[in-house]
Amino acid sequence: MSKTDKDYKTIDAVIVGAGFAGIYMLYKLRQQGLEARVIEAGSGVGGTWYWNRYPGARCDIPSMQYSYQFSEDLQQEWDWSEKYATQGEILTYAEHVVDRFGLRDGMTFNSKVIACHYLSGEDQWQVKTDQGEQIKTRFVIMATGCLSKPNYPSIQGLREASVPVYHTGQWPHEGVDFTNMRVGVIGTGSSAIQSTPLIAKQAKALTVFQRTPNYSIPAYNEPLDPDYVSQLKSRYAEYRQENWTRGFGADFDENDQSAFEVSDDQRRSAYEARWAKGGLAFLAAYNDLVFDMKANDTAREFFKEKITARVDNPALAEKLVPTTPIGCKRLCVDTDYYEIYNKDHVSLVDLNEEPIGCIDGDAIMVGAIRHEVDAIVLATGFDAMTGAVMNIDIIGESGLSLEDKWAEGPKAYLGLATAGFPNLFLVTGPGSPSVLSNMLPSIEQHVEWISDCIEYMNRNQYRAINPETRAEDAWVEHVNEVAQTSVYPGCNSWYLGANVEGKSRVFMPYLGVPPYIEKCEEVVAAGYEGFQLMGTS
Ligand code: FAD
Ligand code: N01
Repeated sequence: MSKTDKDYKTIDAVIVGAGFAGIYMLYKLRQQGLEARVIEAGSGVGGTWYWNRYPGARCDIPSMQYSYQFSEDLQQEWDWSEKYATQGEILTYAEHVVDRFGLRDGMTFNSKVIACHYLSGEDQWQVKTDQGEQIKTRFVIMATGCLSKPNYPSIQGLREASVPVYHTGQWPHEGVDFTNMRVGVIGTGSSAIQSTPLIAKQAKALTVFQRTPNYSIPAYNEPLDPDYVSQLKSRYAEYRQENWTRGFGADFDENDQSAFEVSDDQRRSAYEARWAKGGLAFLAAYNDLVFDMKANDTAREFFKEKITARVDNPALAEKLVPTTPIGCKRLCVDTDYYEIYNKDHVSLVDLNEEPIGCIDGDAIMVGAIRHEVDAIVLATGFDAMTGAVMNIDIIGESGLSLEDKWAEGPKAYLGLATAGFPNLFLVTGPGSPSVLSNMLPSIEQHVEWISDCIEYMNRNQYRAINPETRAEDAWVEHVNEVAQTSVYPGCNSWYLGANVEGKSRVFMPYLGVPPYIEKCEEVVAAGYEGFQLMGTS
């Protein structure tokens, strides 16, 4: 039961964020009879799918996999309409889950957690919100999302622009009508690649400002075949179980051969077959595509051909072909992206030739050229993995601030907790597979690990848990060692924090779902090895 301690309400757990992680965390803690509350900055649930309402937003992992598996009834009842569901359908699903499991009354919306301070003497966290609320809680769970803090580029004059500026990650709920407008889109990552084909349909003129081209493969999205759905649902639990053994925790039809175990013709046929199916599964064509640069080059050459074939103007096509390793920035999945450049009213500005100088009223200035627009779209991504957590003033034991601790890069044991911050958990934190996996299962695995840990602590009367620095350091080193065996650190990606000015460059996600799960299970089996558990004093 909650009680009032002077100005503070005291509860068992505060969960920050009402995306898929926060929703499931609340469900799990309530099952243990704990009083937990979700605090969410937005006015509704859904996280990513609440905020990213730009035209064309949808998932790129098939929806039959990008969905919860914790409830067999839920996964049997719910029907996705398309292979890759739209933002709207995914948001409806999140709302359905919240109502189906009666979770809404445990959530506070329009409230941002601004501070979490640990009171060592009391083994409590003191949580403050921007609404003036103060809560004391034993556990804090950061379900704040890996891609939730929008990255606003520091372009001079942007704040003073005389035309509307929209960020894809904070899109207006009422939508934006670009009819008869001249639109400038800055960025060519997944958000731009999904939105520009639809913006191009409405706008009078579309100018895309590209700093680095990205690889994109067609989605070939389609309505789901009822026979396929019923066949998969007849063995849904088993299918989900199989996916835990796969590198990215998703069914990408992984081939366990090297790209060089086959002849050039066979490899070409395999690439053609993967291309014809579309989607992220391309990268699973061979087991060394993201580990061996020579293997990667074979895929790069293939993509180069495919991109070039989709763009009529050869000089323009050349600008759209990346030179970075394929996969080192997240592969994009598109519907008619490259084809927009064949339209007379769409143009590309290559910022490698000259960067954006400033925004001057209604013009994006590149060198001496004024690109006059009626609206600017920032498809400039996120301060990924650490941005949302670091946005909160977090002070742990002995006055240690998380900002100071992570100044040279994030350090977290298994991406679940960070030394010096007892009873504070991270869902899909840095050092876990997170963004290098199908994120919904990864979220579920983390939520279950955390709720099992809390249940264990209560059963055994432990008051606090804290990672040991030694274990944490060893894990961070291991994450980096594994990353170095791959092509992932090979370009300026958000995986490395390279997209945010002044952010330290450290490869943040862990590559490999199966070894990660194994490690998490081993740690528990050994009595939470690498964690310090503090008993009742
Ligand atoms: P989020 O959904 O990001 O939710 C975090 C919530 O925390 C947000 O609502 C935020 O407002 C809130 N919050 C943050 N800080 C505070 C604070 N201080 N106080 C209060 N509230 C706070 N992953 C895939 O695996 N497959 C996909 O196909 C896929 N598609 C994506 C498409 C887009 C456009 C984007 C941006 C991401 C996509 N992702 C995808 C990644 C996606 O973020 C995750 O799959 C998942 O939705 C994350 O859920 P979450 O609950 O961890 O975080
Ligand atoms: O962001 P991004 P995103 N001047 O960081 C450019 C998921 N997601 O929102 O590459 C000019 O990928 C920047 O250029 P550069 C998915 O995990 C999934 O598109 O840094 N340009 C880049 O081109 C994805 O990876 C889907 O040189 C500037 C772009 O902005 C992640 O979210 C859909 C700039 C940002 O690309 C992020 O995707 C959407 C500047 N100052 C998102 N600053 C699906 O399809 C940045 N850029 C499921």
